[in-house]
Amino acid sequence: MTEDSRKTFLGFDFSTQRLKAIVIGEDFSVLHEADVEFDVDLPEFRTAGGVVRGTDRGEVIAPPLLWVKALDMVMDRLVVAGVDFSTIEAVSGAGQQHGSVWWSKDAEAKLGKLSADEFLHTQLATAFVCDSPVWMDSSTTADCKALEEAIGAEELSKITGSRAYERFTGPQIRKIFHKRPRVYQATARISLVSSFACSLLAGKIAPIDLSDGSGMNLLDITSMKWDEKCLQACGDESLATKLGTPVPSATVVGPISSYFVGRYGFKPECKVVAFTGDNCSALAGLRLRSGWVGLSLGTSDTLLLGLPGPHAPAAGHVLVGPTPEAPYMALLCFANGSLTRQNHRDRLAGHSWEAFNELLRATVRGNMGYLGIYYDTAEIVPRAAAGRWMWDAAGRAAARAAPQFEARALLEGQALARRAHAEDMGFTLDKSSRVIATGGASVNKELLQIFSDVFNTPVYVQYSNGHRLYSGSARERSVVGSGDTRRRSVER
Ligand code: XUL
Repeated sequence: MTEDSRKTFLGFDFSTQRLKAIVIGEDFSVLHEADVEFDVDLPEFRTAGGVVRGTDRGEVIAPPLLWVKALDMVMDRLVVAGVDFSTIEAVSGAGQQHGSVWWSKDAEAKLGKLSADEFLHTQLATAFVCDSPVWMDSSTTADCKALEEAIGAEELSKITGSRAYERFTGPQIRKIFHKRPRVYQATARISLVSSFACSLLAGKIAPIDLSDGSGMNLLDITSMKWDEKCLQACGDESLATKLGTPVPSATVVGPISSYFVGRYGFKPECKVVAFTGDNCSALAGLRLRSGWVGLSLGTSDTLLLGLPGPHAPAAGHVLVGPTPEAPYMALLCFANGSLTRQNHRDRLAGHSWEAFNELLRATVRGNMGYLGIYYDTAEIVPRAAAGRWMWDAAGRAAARAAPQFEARALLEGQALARRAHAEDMGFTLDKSSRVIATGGASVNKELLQIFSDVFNTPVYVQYSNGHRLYSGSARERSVVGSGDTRRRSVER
């Protein structure tokens, strides 16, 4: 069958550091891929890791026009890759969670009459009232406190699935409502990064989906409606209108905007499906069974579990699930993921993963007792400021250790924290347990081996055609490095 007679589907991932696009066939085979790395491809926005540190303590923002410009750029890369857009039946995608986009009063009219002859970013240059606070922002501690005081911490968790968290959109909105009232008043609509991206494709402000909408401290995850008391604690009576009505994640929002029809040759009836949060879409793609844990290794590391119903966690988050098969999901987000690993790779081994992995191979499981905690950015789970701690086998604080011990201390420390917090959330490991890894760093076998050793569970990696065992557990025969006695089957 030629591509022309096939139905194809286009997906986007508006993540922290890059925008990725992928075209798949009806059989889920990957036909084309393209990406835009914000720091490298759009240096004019002066981002580092896709974000800009703001002037307030803990403030982390991104200019929405960066994402707008990246969309045309990634589309042009798909053109160069030979994509025939007329075969695309539907478009959808994911975005980094919690970040908010503040649309001006004339934005929706602009979205509705975009000319295919000009770039999106020139036409939408005045569509945003301010830069977007993103998930790495930790400047809203006072707002979290105020929200928990207004609702009650436990009640807030019962209603919204989370206690108040700095990066959650409700506290972020509260900060702008109180500190920048003119910005708040000039804003017609507030989108999440996901629904903002969907809006660009749909040519109108797209609704927030229920799954990503659960990361705001505003949604009642049982009734699936905005909670009046939470809205009041974060803004005024206009907030419900600014947010619009949330919809299930698989909702068709409308046909694709005429901009994409005219500029790239989409058929006018191509459907745009609501976008959702990156972790929500990862959970949907992982098809987790009970007892399995999803591990998304990206800028942040996140642990994902499917849940049958809502509950009120003391730490971590419960979200409405993205699919009927996963009605609810648990999420634990560790802010120090790939960027932190990369920083220490650069420090300990130059800029090469190969050299860093050599260091790991020079040490043994358990790291001779050296253990480290490396927070290059404020940590979310547990809540803690940036810092670095290391101990030797006797439990003494160690100011420094040889690079190979530091390398393993960093990764074993990360894996231990992921396991300990998952267990605190009720996750129990048994014979049927497995970890399904996804995200950029899931290509690193040494890292997967460490997760396998620490979780004492096989680790699988998600591919488009299913899960593949990548790394055996300590209690099973390892498929990694079979010549390496350190990785042979060991009963602990
Ligand atoms: C999840 C979270 C991050 C972002 C960026 O709560 O804040 O994982 O979604 O990936």
